[in-house]
Amino acid sequence: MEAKKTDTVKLINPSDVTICEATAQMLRKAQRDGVETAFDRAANMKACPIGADSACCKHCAMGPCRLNAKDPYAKVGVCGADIDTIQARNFARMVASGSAAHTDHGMGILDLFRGVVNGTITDYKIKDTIKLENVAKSIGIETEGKSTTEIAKELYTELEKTYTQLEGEIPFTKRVPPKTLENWRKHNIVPRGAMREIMEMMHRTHMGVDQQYENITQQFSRTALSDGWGGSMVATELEDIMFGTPSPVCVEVNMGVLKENQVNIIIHGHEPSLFESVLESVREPTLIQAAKDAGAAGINLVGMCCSGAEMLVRHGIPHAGNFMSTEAVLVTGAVDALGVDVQCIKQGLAKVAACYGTLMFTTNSRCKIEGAVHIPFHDHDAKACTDEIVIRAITRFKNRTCPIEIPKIVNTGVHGFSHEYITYMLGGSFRGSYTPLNDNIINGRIRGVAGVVGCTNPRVKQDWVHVELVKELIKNDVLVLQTGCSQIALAKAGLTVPEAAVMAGPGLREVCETVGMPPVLGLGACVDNSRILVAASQMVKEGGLGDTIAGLPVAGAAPEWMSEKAIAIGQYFVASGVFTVFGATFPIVEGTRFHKHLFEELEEMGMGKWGFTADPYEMARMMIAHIDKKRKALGLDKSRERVLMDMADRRAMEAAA
Ligand code: SF4
Ligand code: MSK
Repeated sequence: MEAKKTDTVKLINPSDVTICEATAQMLRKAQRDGVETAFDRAANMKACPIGADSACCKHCAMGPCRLNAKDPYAKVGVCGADIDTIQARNFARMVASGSAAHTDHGMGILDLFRGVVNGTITDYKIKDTIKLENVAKSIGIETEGKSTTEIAKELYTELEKTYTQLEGEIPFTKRVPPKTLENWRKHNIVPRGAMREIMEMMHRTHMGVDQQYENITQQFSRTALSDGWGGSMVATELEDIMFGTPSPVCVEVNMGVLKENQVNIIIHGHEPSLFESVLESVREPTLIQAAKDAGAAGINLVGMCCSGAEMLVRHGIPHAGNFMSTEAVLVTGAVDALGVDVQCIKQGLAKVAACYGTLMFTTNSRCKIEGAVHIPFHDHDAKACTDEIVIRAITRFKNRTCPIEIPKIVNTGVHGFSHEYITYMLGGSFRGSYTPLNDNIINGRIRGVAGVVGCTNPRVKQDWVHVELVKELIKNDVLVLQTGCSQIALAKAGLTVPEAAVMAGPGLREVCETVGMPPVLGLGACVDNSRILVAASQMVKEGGLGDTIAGLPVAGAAPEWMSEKAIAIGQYFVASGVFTVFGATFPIVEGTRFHKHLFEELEEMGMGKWGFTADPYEMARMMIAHIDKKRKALGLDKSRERVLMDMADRRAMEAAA
């Protein structure tokens, strides 16, 4: 093995940077092997303090301009832009980039759907016709007496507007609670088409255009909503239609899912079309035979990051770890091929892969990486790419030279709680609805609902903030919904099994034990945060919890976020009405008018608001305080007091129900 010698100065202590034992074990091995990872680079590269405060601007060649975050109104940029304009523009561009990522992902899935519907793509098909009909009906398409193809064609035509429409409101606004939509109209933040919103956002943040932070906020709210209720939601819904709607499945997570005696293939990225095709390829009898001929016991397909999370919830494919474990997993030496598509793929992966002889393949024309071999993936001939990845992985297995060390850690979890399944799970097949969820919130057994989502980040102890926050929330009877890398952190910590109900407060525990569900429900990838929006709309529609999303006893968090997509997600939750707390860092200087606008004034405008703390216990306290504030406003504070104080009273309420 030819390992790259690290020239970093500060040596990390793996146990200080992660609570993931498998990752720590591999970081120790990487140190022995002289291999560098993002953890080392983060320790040796101090975050730029001016950039961290978002107090700099490089939007034109009169700058770059630096302001002083400690005295933010002391200076302005060369053009005269003040701290509020500069921060708002920087924030807006993060929203635009994050929204563009989800929207382009959704557009790729829409392209695939069009090919399937028109019959030009045959490797994929419509799998879930019930979901197809339900999605069509939800945006006003008449389905009675129409064939699957007819409905699919009409749905395609409608959903295309999500991206290309110049005027009007995107189709999924029909799912938004009327009072919430009314508030969006009042503030002129209803998205027209995602391409238009992103384009206008980039225009307005160009030098010398929009220089009023409230007006910039208006457009980045509209842009973010075009992601959450647009690009992301289209991706989720069409993926369910073509690949199947998730329902609970028991899965294995952590690096122990790698098998020394098998050909190990990891797929990492965000677009499940690649992963679905690799799944077909590894089931190909000729390729299985080829693996056996090479001396392998079989082919072991494993996911990482978000497309891994999608395959986990749809097919129960094992998952090796979240974003901050993607380099560490290669250190095992056991990965024969790493196939990637788009988003959250560190460039550093190529060097680590080279150190251990892992073959790394890029597949999407949007994402090429020096050192990785590019095998183009096309929807109309998907298996040409994915068969090739499998064939090359088998060759690498046959020629393995470096020693293998796989951490012997495997955790199990139950994942795959689509919003449709939550309906069924709580209401049963004949009376499936959100009534039982709302009832349990109203009677106080469930205090509220929290979405805990998002990335891991090497500037934060990996998984620790996610796990401590969620433990604190469920202990206080808050039901937790999860997506993305966060749900993998919780799965590794053993909280996504029904038995974890013992860690919940008495009310939530009772509900979990009655239904047989975990207190932490994994919903899918970061693009599937749209499932949480639909669930929130359903809760409003069901009745008893007010008439807006902003009125619900719910809160959101991204405790270890790192990507611009996370900022876009945070903003669409805030604009939809959800109090959203971020950890790690926040790119705005406290004490500025723009900070006040996001952290206080948006709520006064009928939306949600932002919050920030790096401390998980404080984060839980803030979220619970918000949930309690909403319960009080709904007149539900008394029912919860009874639940907490009087068990006999609770039984009486149950008998009456
Ligand atoms: Fe400086 Fe204004 Fe140019 Fe930004 S736009 S770099 S603040 S001169
Ligand atoms: S992959 S955006 S690190 S959740 Fe979606 Fe994970 Fe965050 Fe990427």
